[in-house]
Amino acid sequence: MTGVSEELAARYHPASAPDYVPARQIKDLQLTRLQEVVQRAFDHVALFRARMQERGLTPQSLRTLEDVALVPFTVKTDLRDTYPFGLFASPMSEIVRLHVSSGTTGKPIVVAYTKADVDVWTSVMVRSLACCGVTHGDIVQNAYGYGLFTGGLGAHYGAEALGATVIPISGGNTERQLMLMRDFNVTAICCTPSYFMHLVDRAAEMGMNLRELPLRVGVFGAEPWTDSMRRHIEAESGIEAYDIYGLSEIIGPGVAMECPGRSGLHVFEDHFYPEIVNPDTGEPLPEGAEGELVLTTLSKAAMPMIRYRTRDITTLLPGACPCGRTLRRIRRIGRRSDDMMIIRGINVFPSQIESALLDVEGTLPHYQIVLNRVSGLDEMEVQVEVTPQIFSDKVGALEDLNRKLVNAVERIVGLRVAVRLVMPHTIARSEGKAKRVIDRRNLEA
Ligand code: DLL
Repeated sequence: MTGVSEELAARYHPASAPDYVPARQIKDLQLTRLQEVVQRAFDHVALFRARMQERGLTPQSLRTLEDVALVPFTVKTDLRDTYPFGLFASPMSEIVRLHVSSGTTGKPIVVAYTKADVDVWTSVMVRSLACCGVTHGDIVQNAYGYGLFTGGLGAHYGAEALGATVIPISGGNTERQLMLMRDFNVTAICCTPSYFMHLVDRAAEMGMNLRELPLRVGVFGAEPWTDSMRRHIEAESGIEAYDIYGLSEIIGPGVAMECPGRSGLHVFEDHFYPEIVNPDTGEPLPEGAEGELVLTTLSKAAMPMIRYRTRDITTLLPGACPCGRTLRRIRRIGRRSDDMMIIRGINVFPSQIESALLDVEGTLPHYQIVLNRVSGLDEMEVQVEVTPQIFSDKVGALEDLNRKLVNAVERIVGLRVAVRLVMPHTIARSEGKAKRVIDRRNLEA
């Protein structure tokens, strides 16, 4: 480590040291770990071995990091098809934890951890929290759901290992969340950005001003959220809001984390090897190009994931980060390759709608997209809550706002859609991930 980086590292937890090692050193470590993990999966996971053999590959075929591109992908259906334990590379006697992630269709997926895997997960969560300035002196309200979802326990272990005081409140029970936040002088909160917005609204109704509390930082993830949403959150609550990324298949939260430089999320590359590929063809793409994030776990024992297709769309950002971390960054994840809606031939993503709506004054960051099929044609209606002032203004104000929103959406997505303004609190709130799209097309087809 050199000069500035050492100084920065010293401000945080010692576990953060790998964030600052020279890139070359990380690459050497990655190659060694990649070879080990591929060997492990080859020896213990029948599906992986069969796929390697079909291509005439053995673990020895990987001589350089770039050779990873030879190795077959793993996809979500592989986890479903081998449900529940088919991808485990450790005997159950060494597995200390199972988590389950339920998709919208079919069987859930199961992920497993050895003791060493839990330690890796804890260490990347320590580094994530330290990355946005959380320290042992913080009181952390952990409102991610505890249980089969990885958010609660992942953030809990990290915050506790960092030495912070953790309040393991889990999601829900909003009034109690606010009471404890105030009474315990909470300084940091972990939850989904949409649930934090709900907390902000409820606080206002209860006559509480979050700006007057010691709360100063939010660690928000598990769902996409835009910079417009961030501006809204920060303006309403006076905190700094940071983005944390992760997925159950890889480890849970703590795969990548935003730093105060706020120009992308640092990937904890000593444990996760990122690639960007063309989502249609699977071809590797160069740094700077947008595509699907593919991740390989470099140190997981119980369930190694080799070239896992995340479906999350992002870019590996070139260049150094002003924070001094040498870990490469991915751009914030705005969309998944599978959340694209095709409306009258035009590709539309919920995140585009979110930016369009929130950039117009008078709206609240609570919205839902409803898809219908009318006489064989897809119709999209965007429902958005607006501030109480707009409702109390003269009728013209609502019409005016509606027109502005229709235009804003058209500018961004190139399509005129119906916008329906609704009263505050009309749209269902979630304690975890928000449900942004309601697709009624199949029901009515
Ligand atoms: O959501 C893990 C997590 C918990 C991450 C708490 C951050 C905080 P899953 O339930 O398996 O795991 O969902 C993973 O959620 O593939 C993304 O599509 C989405 N996602 C997670 N974090 C972000 C983020 C957890 N910061 C899936 N921005 C991923 C955008 C995110 N999307």
